Amino acid sequence: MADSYSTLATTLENGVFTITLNRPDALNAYSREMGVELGAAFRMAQRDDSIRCIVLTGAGRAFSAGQDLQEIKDCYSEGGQPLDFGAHLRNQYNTLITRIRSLEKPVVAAVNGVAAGAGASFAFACDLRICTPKASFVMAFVNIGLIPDSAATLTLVQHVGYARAAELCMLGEKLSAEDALRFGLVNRVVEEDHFEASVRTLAEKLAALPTRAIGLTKRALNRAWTATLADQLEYEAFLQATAGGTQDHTEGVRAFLEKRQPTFSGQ
Ligand code: LHQ
Repeated sequence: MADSYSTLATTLENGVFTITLNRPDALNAYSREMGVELGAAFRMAQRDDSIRCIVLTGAGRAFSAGQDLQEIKDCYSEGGQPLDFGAHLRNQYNTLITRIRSLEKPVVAAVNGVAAGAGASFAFACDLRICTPKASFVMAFVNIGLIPDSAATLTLVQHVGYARAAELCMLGEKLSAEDALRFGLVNRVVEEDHFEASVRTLAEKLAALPTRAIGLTKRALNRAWTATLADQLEYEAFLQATAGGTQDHTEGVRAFLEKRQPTFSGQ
């Protein structure tokens, strides 16, 4: 696939669409252009049935340093136009985070280095996180007098609980990969030499599973924090009616009965 992006590099292989944040000289900081391109890439990921897993990663030594502070520096100069924070978040970050959370396919953050500010928030919004021992997470917002955004005040609490989230958000200190694993913030830490291969193996495994069931599972999991027991039971029954009608469900049961490995099409 030809790459038409200037801030991203993408590949599609064996059902895995890898989106690499590609501004390594700026630690893959988020620029307006990157936001536009991420929106297009995630839209394509939703539309294209051959894409059955998405990997978000960074080029070079960082995952992402969050907002590119150079890009908005004029807002802070004498006489500069102050940033409209509400609009900035609503029009850019919020749309992307919603897109990742509502994308009915598994999204894996392959955290190859530091993830700071909204860069960390993007990783938290993904379904799974796999990282190298050199990766780290910095809720850098407080260090510049801001609050965590891009849903980190929700996702981080969901992943690690209130006390740990409060400590990370209020102190703005670096969390190592080792501690992130201990906190349950990341699913796996893999040595750098094996990182790429491990990410590929995990993503290809996800891409070969029943994609529609995974998408519906994601919908149900997303509701877990707000639903009552009765609501969730009803919602599961509603979603199962859809999952039960997929080709992959039929294939899964037939394969089981015929004592063979299933071949899931994602349909
Ligand atoms: C950067 C950045 C960066 C530009 C490193 N921008 N150049 C929402 C609402 C509206 C407005 C604001 O933003 C948001 C959402 C947010 O994301 S707010 C949080 C924004 N991000 C930060 O505050 C993180 C700032 N960066 C850092 O704390 C450190 O650079 C980290 C912890 C990411 C990495 O530390 P180191 O590994 O020690 O690297 P470094 O600090 O030496 O940075 C390397 C270069 O990257 C350096 O440039 P230089 O020309 O000196 O080599 C940095 O200036 C540049 N860089 N982050 N966000």
